[in-house]
Amino acid sequence: MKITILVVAGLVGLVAAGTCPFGHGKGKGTEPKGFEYHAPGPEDRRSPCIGLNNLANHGFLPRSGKDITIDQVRFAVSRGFNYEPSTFDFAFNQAVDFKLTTTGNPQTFHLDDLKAHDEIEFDGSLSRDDFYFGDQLHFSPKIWAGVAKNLGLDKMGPGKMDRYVTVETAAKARAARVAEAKARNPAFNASAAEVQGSPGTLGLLLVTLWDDEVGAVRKDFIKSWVEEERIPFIEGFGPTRTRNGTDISEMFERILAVKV
Ligand code: HEM
Ligand SMILES: *[C@@H]1O[C@H](CO)[C@@H](O)[C@H](O)[C@H]1NC(C)=O
Ligand SMILES: CC(=O)N[C@H]1CO[C@H](CO)[C@@H](O)[C@@H]1O
Repeated sequence: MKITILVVAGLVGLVAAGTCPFGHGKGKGTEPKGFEYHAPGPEDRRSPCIGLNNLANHGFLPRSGKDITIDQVRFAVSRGFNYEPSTFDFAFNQAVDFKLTTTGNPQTFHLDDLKAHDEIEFDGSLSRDDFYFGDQLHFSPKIWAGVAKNLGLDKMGPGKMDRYVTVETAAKARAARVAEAKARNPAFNASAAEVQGSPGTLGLLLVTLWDDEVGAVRKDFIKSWVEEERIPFIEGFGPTRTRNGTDISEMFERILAVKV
């Protein structure tokens, strides 16, 4: 059993490598110049990780998804999402330590190398099916439909908060997905990865797309980010505050504190 995660990037408390101004265009409707969204081509590699796929689809990471380096991840998370550059060093190093690479260079990986089951990848993902059912790599419309329904993504009522997902709603949707996976998948791995994994990745989603003023995440942002793997610049995404591992670990705690 491997204690993985992403997540714990926050708990590790890595010191930031420096500041990085959020360099994309101002205002609603603007994709940063040179970092426009393009869907991946047939030769491009993508991962079970929504975050890295978004960054590759905008060219913050190489659009090929090949031979990813730690410096490229640092650049991508700071320029694309406004994280302190070192925030995901821990996650990158985990991919290195677990020897997931097929590039021939132990210090790089291809995005699809991350699909190795029960390494970083785990069962009960938000938008991917379980390894047991044959495809833990690609977006699964069926799996996501269940999560999206519980997030209320298509319920856009007249109230302001009808356009947002709260931590409470998100935590419950995550727990329901794990319960569904446990019930359906005879090989569901009830390891630390499954238990801690999805609160962690859900935390990454929430922190990345978080609206500081409202204290929740816009539904249209989530749809773009998960369903198209497109950063919702056009919808107005553009955090003004640089986030880091502390934001991630605080969100992780908030998710775990929700009674599900
Ligand atoms: C080098 C850095 C990273 C590595 C090695 C990595 C690796 C992974 C892996 C292997 C998964 C699959 C877990 C599963 O089975 O659900 C995953 C999922 C995920 N990652 Fe990453 N990741 C990295 C960076 C990021 C970043 C920068 C973000 C966002 C800011 C992010 C957000 C997510 C989310 C939301 C999921 C959940 C996908 C789902 O449940 O369908 N990750 N990541
Ligand atoms: C994140 O930034 C805050 C505010 O600048 C700081 O107090 C905290 O120590 C930082 N955390 C990490 C893990 O670098
Ligand atoms: C740790 C553990 O139980 N791993 C198992 C997870 O499930 C797959 C099949 O879905 C097994 O091959 C692993 O051994």
